[in-house]
Amino acid sequence: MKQKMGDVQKIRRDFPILHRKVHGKPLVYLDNAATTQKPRPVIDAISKYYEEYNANVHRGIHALAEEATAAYEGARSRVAEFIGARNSAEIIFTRGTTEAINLVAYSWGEKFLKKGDTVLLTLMEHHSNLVPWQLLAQRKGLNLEFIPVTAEGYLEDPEGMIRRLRPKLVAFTHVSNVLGTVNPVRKLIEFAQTLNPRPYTLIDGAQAMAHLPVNVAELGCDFYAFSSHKMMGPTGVGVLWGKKEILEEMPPFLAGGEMIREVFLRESSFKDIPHKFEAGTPHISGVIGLGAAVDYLSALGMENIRRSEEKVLEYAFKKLEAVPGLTIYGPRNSADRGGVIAFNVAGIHPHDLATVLDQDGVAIRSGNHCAMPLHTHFKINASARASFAFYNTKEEIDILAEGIERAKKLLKI
Ligand code: C6P
Repeated sequence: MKQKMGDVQKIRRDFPILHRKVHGKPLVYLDNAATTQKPRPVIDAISKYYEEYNANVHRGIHALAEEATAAYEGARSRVAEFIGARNSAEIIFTRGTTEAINLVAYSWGEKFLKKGDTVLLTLMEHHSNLVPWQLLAQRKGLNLEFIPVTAEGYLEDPEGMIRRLRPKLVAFTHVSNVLGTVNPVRKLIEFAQTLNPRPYTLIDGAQAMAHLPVNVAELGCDFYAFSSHKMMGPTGVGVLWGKKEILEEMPPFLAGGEMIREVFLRESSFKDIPHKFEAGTPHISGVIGLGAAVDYLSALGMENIRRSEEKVLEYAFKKLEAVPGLTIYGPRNSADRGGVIAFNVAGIHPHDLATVLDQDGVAIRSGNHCAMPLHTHFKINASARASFAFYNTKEEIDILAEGIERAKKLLKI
């Protein structure tokens, strides 16, 4: 399966769901930031596991158990390669980005952060990279500080904030799920590393992984979290990548079967990473599906995906900017943006707009996108959001723009 970008119609044939109709109209799926659709090889890999070698992993010595373990661990190696990790033991499978960030907060944060320490976040964080730190701050008496966001949707003076506040941890999103801003991760980490003591860094990569080439070794962060379902893989699986030497010092997060070495009645010892952090039966089919998703993305090439999405984004910008009364949030320069455009149309509630568009078969998201403080900062309650993947076309953007005009007429704006 070696697809070429540029041949979007051919790529679309890999995604069965893209050929269904919604309310009698062809589906125009523009809610990829919520979850992406799944290509045939991912669906097939999951079915194959259940049809041919369904068994638990790391436990049995029968043939099925060995095949399942090999597929599960094979996926771990391919994910490691995909993100430039030095060692596949640095890949911890979780339920998603949310659980990955909670793992760091509960394990690393409980052990290494002390009363009075500062955790520096940004105003553009998804609740997943905010609420776990709020709970930890309440438990431990930490200071939470926030890098502001400019009117154009960029981080405001992040280096100055890091220099002044001397945080123990800087945790921020690679790509904003509302503004689309691609934050200068490498530059900020390079700067953080000039300080003594240097802050630890955690990157929320939920909105980056299916859209940009990501290499954790080049970025230089300590932790990187992401979700399978936002990168063409199944739901219920995600990854925490962390530097080996840091993960090794961290206590377990969840406890139970398969993460232990020896168990006595009053104490236990634990396995090495990654197994120390994978208690209980994991989401085996999900991990295998994620492995297939990584193969699919690798075959397309992340550089190619980025280039082709930038073109669609630029086209979407032109079409949406031409709609009277429409305000777009976030950077205008598509080179600084992931595949997300959040906007409002004067006089129309985003939920009403999403409802009208749904009648046209167009799926967008409306609401605060789990980024309530960011919406408050921009003095809005909600926004409409169209989010793209490499299988979206310019024709679909035209249908979106026509749908917005139809909504304006229907709602008499
Ligand atoms: N954003 C959206 O529609 P989970 O739910 O754990 O897979 O991912 C959480 C998450 C963390 N960080 C960012 C930047 C995200 O965008 C998300 C998920 C979806 O924007 C669902 S709320």
